[in-house]
Amino acid sequence: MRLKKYTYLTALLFLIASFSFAQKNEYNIIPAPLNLKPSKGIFIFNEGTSLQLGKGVSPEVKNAFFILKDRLNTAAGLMITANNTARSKNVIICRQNNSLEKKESYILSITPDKIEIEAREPAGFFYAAQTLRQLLPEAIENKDRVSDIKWSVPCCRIEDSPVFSYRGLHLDVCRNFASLDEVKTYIDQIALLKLNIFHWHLTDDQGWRIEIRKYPKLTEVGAFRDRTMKGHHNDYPRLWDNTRTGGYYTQEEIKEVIAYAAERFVTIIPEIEMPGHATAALASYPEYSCSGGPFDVEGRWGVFNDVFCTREETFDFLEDVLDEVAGLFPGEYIHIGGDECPKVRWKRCHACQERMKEEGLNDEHELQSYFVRRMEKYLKGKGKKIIGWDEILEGGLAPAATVMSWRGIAGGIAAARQGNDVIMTPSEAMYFDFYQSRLPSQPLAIGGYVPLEKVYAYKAMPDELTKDQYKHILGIQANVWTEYMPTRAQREYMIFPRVAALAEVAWLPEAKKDYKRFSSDIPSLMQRYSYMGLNYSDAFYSIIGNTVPDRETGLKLELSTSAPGMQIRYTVDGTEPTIASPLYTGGIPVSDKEIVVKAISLKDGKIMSPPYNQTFIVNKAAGQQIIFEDAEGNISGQNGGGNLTDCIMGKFPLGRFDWFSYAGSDATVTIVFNKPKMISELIFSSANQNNVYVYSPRNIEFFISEDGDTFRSIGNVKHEQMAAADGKAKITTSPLTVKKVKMAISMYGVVPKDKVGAGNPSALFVDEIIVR
Ligand code: TNX
Repeated sequence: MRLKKYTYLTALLFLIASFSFAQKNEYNIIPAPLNLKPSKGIFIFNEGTSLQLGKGVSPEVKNAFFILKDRLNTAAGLMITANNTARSKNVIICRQNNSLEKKESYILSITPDKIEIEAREPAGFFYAAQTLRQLLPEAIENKDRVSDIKWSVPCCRIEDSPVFSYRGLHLDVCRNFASLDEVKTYIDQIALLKLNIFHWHLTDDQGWRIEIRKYPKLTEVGAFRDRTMKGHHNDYPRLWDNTRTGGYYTQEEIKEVIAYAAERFVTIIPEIEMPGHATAALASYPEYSCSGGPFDVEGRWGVFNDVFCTREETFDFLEDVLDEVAGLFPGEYIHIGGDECPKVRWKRCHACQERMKEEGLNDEHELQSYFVRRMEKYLKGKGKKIIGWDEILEGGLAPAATVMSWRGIAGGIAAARQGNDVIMTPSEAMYFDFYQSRLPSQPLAIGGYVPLEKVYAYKAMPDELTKDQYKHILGIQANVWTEYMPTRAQREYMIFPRVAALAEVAWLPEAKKDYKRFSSDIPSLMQRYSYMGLNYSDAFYSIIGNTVPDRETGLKLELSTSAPGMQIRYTVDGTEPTIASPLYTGGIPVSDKEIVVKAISLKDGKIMSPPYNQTFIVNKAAGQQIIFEDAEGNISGQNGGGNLTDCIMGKFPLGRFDWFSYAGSDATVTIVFNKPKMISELIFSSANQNNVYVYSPRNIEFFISEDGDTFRSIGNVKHEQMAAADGKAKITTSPLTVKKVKMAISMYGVVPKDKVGAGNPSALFVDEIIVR
């Protein structure tokens, strides 16, 4: 009996032991290390754990561990002390390894006895410590002591090194001011994910945020605005919030932030915008404009005509400003903006026209180029290099300027081909002010659609370049423009967790990227964010709905989530989905009518997503090939036309992802059916929002093709009719069997005199093409 009990107990103990042994080690490291070899067992941190610097390791390496030590102290109550007596157990040993390739490279080996780190420079040791921090339980991020946790890290061997030397995150503190504390937290988050550049956008139309001692009005006047527009730029009528807002950083505060960043191996690139986006500076010193002002610090978002004049006094002023900026920031780069500079004032300014004559400049683009080159030369004399947005390519690129490619990647490609350095930050993947979910419940954003997967999928090395030109791509950056992020919580919501995808694209070579693995690391990071008290988006768990062509039924609806392994339950009868609703197992077949899909995502029986509710206007155009062509035969416009037939009607404000936008010559849109279809109604649905230069076409002519070759007109609809019908053009016919339909779009053209944007070309916004 006794024996039996004993055997039973051993068996049980063995079972428990083997169970815990068999429990797989997890490694949720973002960015994922270049090479990770998992092994069994764990290293446990306790009161006796010490840090030991091996021979030849510089004493400053100790500082690379300050965050890890602080976390262990705060959350775990453990004091890790540096100790020089050689020990072989319960110790973190740092070794100098000069054979490692990059300053960030490190090797980290964890066994139950000890942790060994090799690096060439303090940055490598710092990144090894950040990896250790991520290997510790999530609670290590808590602001106070957490008890009942085993503070262990899983055994493994990591060899790590980044693909890019420039791994940046930008923050616009002009449209909405961020406190010193927020900026520091931001830098903490940059460092956690092994990013190394903070691009600090310090001046813009809506606020000047850096103290310049020689020109005190820049902050006395320029750092505050009396009113701010409410809602979206495209809303009509314009509503205002009349609260005075603003703020700026003193030079002492800036120094504090620079030092704070340096401790975390983050370099700050300050941006002083010129010649455009200058209203706040011009409100302070109107003498540096072409007209002389007066101006108010701007309360609207957008692009404004009053820019720095190219008179000599302006250059003196800007050089004085840059003297102070260059004196403050130790980094090698200063960003001088250069984007979105309208030329209308220069065209009518005597001084600017004189300048063009004197310098032999052919047009105002060359004048902008002159401006940038002059600044480059001046800063070069101070040992600084310039960065500018891709507009600095227009009119001729300054010899050694680094280009930030934001309007797609073409600017970056062109600059690399010219032998200039490039930072890729294309809006379609790297703009965190764009929507991250299509749920209508999302807080207002500027427009666009950049979900987590899209950030992750971004391929930083464009195929168009040769191997030799690749060296000019220094790296990538995501931008956080804050027009639609009035609060700190809102900014956090837009940044986290998309910044994790940025970090991994910046760190890992393309071939090592793996969305499935990455997305399985996200919940752990989110838990860390919770401990840190950061706000983050739940878009990861929310439902994404798409119409997809289906060979048999013509069309099906696909539901998915960014998060892996989720269960989706849905209804199509208008009722609210519950945990008992039908389980989604694959495309939902849909027929030729309207369908309302409501869905939720679940994990372990718990509802994880906000409710999804989308009406699809299912029709014969859905899922068919669509070709949008301008007069020159280019397929253009946003998404190449794909969202014209997604069965989702556009919502206002304009600019959301559900609109197709186009500004160009007259165009045609053709739908090629996969098999002949019987049709009797065609609808072209556009927006007619004249307050933002958006006009329904002047005319739409509808064509059908029965043989797939020749087209025949079946009628047309004029602008006035569309304007009276909410932008919709509709044609009905007796039933016809057709292979193709085509719509010839005559653009509205130049905006009339008495309207907003007079003289500019109109833009076209189309949400949907419907065929019944
Ligand atoms: C364009 S990106 C801008 C910014 C806006 C941003 C909004 C760039 C160089 N200029 O001024 O904030 O779009 O997405």
